[in-house]
Amino acid sequence: MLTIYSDDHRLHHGRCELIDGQLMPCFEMPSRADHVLQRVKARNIGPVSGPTDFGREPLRRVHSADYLNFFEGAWARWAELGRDGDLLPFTWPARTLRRVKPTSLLGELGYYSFDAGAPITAGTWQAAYSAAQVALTAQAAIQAGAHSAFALCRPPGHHAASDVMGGYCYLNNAAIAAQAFLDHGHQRVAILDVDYHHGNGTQEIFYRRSDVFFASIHGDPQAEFPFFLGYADEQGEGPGEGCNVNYPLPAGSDWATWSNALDQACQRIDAYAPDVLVISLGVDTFKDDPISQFKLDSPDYLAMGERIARLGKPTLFVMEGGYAVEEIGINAVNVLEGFERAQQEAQA
Ligand code: Q9C
Ligand code: ZN
Repeated sequence: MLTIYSDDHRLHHGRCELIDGQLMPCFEMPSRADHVLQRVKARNIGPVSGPTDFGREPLRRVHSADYLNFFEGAWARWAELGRDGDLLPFTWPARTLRRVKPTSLLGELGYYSFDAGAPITAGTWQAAYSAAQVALTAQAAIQAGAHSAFALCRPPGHHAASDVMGGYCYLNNAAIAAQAFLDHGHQRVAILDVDYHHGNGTQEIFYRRSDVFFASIHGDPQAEFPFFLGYADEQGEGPGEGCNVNYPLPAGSDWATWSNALDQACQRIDAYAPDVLVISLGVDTFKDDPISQFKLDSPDYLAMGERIARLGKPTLFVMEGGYAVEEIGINAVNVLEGFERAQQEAQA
């Protein structure tokens, strides 16, 4: 399987995040991508290439122009104010406030975010831009005939909505790639989000559309980030009615519980009959993940890849979360190896 990767991810390294009332070093750190790349090479799963630059237009298909312009220019405005620490929001237009867009940098940042989990540093735009190009390049490989590809994106993307950042995410790499499939002649795309957290951004982007089916298996939002989306009764709206399905699971869920949800998600995807499949590949479902509560073990990721392969669709894997840094490479690449093994057996 081809892997697309860019060193530009290193340009994004946030300093700290607020977790359980404590300021902690960011869990979403550059070494995550290093471990995955290392494992891709150690297991020799296929070639690794850099991204092609497809420009801003494919980003615009998913994100609003005002959001992209704000994000791209935010650091320069922060630096102009004489600041050099991370740019972080701290006030949001919650229920009792107005959804106006203030003119000041911190006001605007509140408008364009939903939490303080997406710090903007000097290199964040470039890193996120390149991650989106990584996803688009892997998408193009499948468009050109590859059965599968792995977009080793960092920063991740699935919490980013059309004009809102948060949850370590800025540009929705998986959504951008899914939209690119449609823009290159595909009719129906399914996105399966296996990250521990609900893919609220991806859901929002496609919620009223029937050309993208979105399925997500995740920690129950009653108890888990992002709290305010990801419930089982969210099934899509208008033309998208029936094209969204959520499987919220309780803390402590192991492979038996999780794989049952996966089977159900796969049945729904099968019934939708997509041309292609995009996997939002988070491995923060791992038992030792420091911020998550599921109990998957490393061999389970091989089985996950096998089950996904049985859908029999061209499949783009897009890296999302996973914070047990030492094991993230093993677990992510296990999904890819399980997929390839089942795929080769099906062909033989
Ligand atoms: N106490 C992704 O996995 N904070 N984002 C959680 C837990 C935000 C995760 C705090 C988690 C965001 C891509
Ligand atoms: Zn996650």
